[in-house]
This record gives sequence, C-alpha cells and structure tokens, in this order.
Amino acid sequence: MNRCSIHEKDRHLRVISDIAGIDVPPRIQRNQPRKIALIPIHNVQLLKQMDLTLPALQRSANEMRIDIIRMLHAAGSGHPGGSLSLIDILTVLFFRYVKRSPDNVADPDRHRFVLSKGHGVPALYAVLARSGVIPHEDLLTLRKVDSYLQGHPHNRSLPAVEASTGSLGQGLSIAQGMAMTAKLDGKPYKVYCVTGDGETQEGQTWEALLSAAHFKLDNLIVLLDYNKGQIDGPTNDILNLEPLAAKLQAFNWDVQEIDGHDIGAIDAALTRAQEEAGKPHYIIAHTVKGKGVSFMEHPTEWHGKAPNNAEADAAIKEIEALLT
Ligand SMILES: Cc1ncc(C[n+]2csc(CCOP(=O)(O)OP(=O)(O)O)c2C)c(N)n1
Ligand SMILES: [Mg+2]
Repeated sequence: MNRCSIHEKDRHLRVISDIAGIDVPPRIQRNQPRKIALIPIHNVQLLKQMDLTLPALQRSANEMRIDIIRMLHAAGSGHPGGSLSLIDILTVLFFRYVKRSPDNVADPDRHRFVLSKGHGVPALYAVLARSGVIPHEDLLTLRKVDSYLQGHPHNRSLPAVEASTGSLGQGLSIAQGMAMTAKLDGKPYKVYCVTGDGETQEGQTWEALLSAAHFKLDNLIVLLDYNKGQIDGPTNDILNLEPLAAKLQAFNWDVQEIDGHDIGAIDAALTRAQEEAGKPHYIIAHTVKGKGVSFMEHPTEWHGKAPNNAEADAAIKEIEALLT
C-alpha cells in the first residue's frame, strides 16, 4: 500500500493521453489546501494484484465511502446520497467485470460503462483511482476550477469516463447505442449502464428500454440504483415506477431484483446476466440513499449537500467502524 509518486502519475497520465490520442488534461491545482488526507492506496497497475474476494471488495467499497466523504467535503458541494448508495454496485462491477485499468482505457474491445446518473460521479472517480486510472490524491480536486474531475462525468476532461452525462435520462440511450455498435461490429464486449430511480421517470429512458429489447441487445446490462429518493422526495411518491419488474418484463427485458448493498448478490446477478442470451439485462438493485452513514441515510436530506467539518468527521468515524 503506497501512494504513487508525482513522476509515476505524470507518466501515467501521459500514457493514457497518448493511447487515447488526446491532450493531457489540464493539470490540477497542486497548491490548493488539503483539508483532510485520503487513505493511502496501492499505486497504478495493482488491479491485477487486488484481492477480489467478496469480503475484500466489501472493505474496498467502505474505504471508497471514505474517499467520497473526503472528496465532497473538500469540494464543499456535490451529491453524497446517490454516491454512497452506488459504491457497492460500482465496486463489484468495475473490479470483477469492467476491469478498467490504465492499460485498457482506450482499448477498442474494452467493456464499456456509462454512469447515466452522472451526479453520482464521486463514486466512479473513487473506483477509477483505486484501479490506478487516475491518481488517488487528485480526488480532492473534485469540482475545482480547472480540475479534470468535474462534478458530472465529462469525457473530454477524462477519457476514462465513457460518456458525458448529468442531464438525466440520456445515459441509457448512449449505452444502448454502444451495445448496438458492438453487435454490428461483431465485438464481444459488454456495455454496462447505471441509472437512477428518479432518472427512470424521464421519457427518453422508456424509448431506450423499448429499442434495446427490440434489437435483442443481450450485451447490454443495466443496473438501477433504486435508492427510493430523488431531489423532491421519495421517488414513488413523485412519480411511481411500480410495478417496475413487471413493466420491464413486459418490455421483454431479462430482469433480476437484488439487494444492491450485498456484494455477493451483485456479483451473482452480474454473472447470471452474462449467461442469459437473447434479451437485454436489467438488475433492479435495492439500495439506501446515503448508505453507510447513519445520518445521511435519508431519501432526500443528503441528495445534494456536502458535509461540513463536523459532519465529515462523524461520517468517516462511522465508516471506519465498518472497516474493522
Ligand atoms: C434532465 C435533468 N433534470 C433535472 C436534473 C437535476 N437533478 C439532478 S439529480 C436529480 C434527482 C435524480 O434522482 P435519482 O435518479 O433517483 O438519483 P439518486 O437518488 O441516485 O441521486 C435531479 C432532478 C438533471 N440533472 N437533469
Ligand atoms: Mg434515487
């Protein structure tokens, strides 16, 4: 467990930028105050050596919960609720299935991932840092002017982010297009998409659901972070999605329903989704908004509010207790 050196990071960014054929992203401001330190983690390339057992992944997810709190605290803004609900899903998905690493970010045959609920991007950045794709300490530049870690995924700032999202409802259509491209090109890669429950109310979502099934895109795997909350209130009070599984089945999707904080259940559902052919796959993952920090576990309270000093300390203490 060690931090990567400045030299390693710069080399690493150059390698990624060269592969991707883009300019090096604007360097982050190195002189900004560091209010709290990140957990030191492995350096680049270590995905290959990472312990991928389920207990180790659970621990990683909780360590990344701390990263999320620290990022949002340092930024002074952002979305803790929908990042904390998402991190268990992303941990299993990235480390066991997407397998993103510095040497495959621009591989044309890589598995694709679209974070349709773009405001949950702190969870994605935490996972990319742990995969060695971005330097871990850069996480503290989230939302800073000139940082490549924008408040919503921005492909031009960070090519490892497959799609620029944040305007809700569009990501599933993007993923659907990627899955269709793979089929047309005869490529075996999978396309994964994570969407939100409030987001699912967007009309464009349902058009993508219709067409993915019509074109039998069994290489498309969607996970719903069903945390039951959106900005305005409990999701199903605002605009009811239920009975969601029955609706999706009627749209001709392969549907599974799981506890989105059960690492084993997430893994089993993703494995099964690889095996079933002929239909696109939808995993309804029941989650808790703000999961892991008792006072943030609420459908709306912590949707878009950064913790202050005392709240960040209290949150980190709670999560650290989960690590022992
Ligand atoms: C088209 C669009 N309308 C409104 C917003 C503002 N907005 C950001 S997050 C959010 C709520 C999303 O709820 P949900 O999809 O359930 O996300 P989560 O609970 O996972 O944070 C809204 C309305 C947006 N980003 N895009
Ligand atoms: Mg929600």
